[in-house]
Amino acid sequence: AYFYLNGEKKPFVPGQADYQKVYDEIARKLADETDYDDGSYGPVLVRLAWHASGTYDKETNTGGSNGATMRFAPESGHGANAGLKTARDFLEPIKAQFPWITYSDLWTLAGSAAIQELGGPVVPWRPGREDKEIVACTPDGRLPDASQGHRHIRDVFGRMGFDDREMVALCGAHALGRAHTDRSGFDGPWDFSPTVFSNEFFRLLVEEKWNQRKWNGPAQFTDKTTSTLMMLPTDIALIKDKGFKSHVERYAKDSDVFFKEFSDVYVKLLELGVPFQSKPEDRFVFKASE
Ligand code: ZEM
Repeated sequence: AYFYLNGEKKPFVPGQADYQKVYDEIARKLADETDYDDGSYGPVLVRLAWHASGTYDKETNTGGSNGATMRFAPESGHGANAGLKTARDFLEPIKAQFPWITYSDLWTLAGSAAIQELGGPVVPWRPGREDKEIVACTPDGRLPDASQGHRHIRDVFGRMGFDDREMVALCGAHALGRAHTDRSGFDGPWDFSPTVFSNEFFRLLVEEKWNQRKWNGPAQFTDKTTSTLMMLPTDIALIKDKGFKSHVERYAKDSDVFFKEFSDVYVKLLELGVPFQSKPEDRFVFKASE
């Protein structure tokens, strides 16, 4: 990006204050546009940042947030990405307002902003991603399939470079949002406050009794007490597998520990495969809205 000074073209190098302006506009738009789902676009922004990043393959160093290749039809059309156009469209006016930011920085910054604005932990973030061309689109099938079990979770998240503890922490994002029958085919929210970041996903996993839902849709679970909540088969796998369950119990018990460990691993997710010039200690901590 460039700007003009006395008629001369100068390179524009945005700093923390510029990115804070982007953050503030995302926060303002989130606060203004509450006529969607449970009242917030925040959850679907968290999911956009995750799906932009979760294509990473550590062996080939391909995929990941650096590239924003979900702009293009092969990747935007992958089944796992159904519904994420809503999130990309939400951010389009912000991109128009700040044309110097790359889509890949914008989508990840929005994920970090949404976590903070929905009452979650601070998620430090740094710029440096570049948008890539259509040839960099990742093959279909890199994102997890909710109908699978513990082995699949370890395969997919292991390919990104995460350990058991990190996999469980990341799945705690399911405190937010809901499944939509016209997107994934699954249906319902994971807890009673889907627009508030919390450890409720883990508490309910441990304390509630989860039964197979009787319906015509894909196999999913519902809570015995109210029959209004849901768990995906992969969510239930987190309490069926011993290695995962110890972390579920830890996070169910201690919200502070979950917030800290989630923040660390979400930062790591959003940075997979990005060739930063900056150092981790140069990450920005954005000021949340009041
Ligand atoms: Zn999700 N996720 N996810 N996830 N996810 C959905 C919704 C959301 C899996 C999955 O298949 C699904 C992570 C891990 C895994 C969010 C964040 C993160 C939905 C419902 C499905 C089916 C989509 C729909 O119908 O709209 C699987 C199998 C996962 C791992 C095993 C991780 C990691 C996340 C972030 C760190 C969020 C926020 C949502 C809610 C989206 C919304 O629109 O409300």
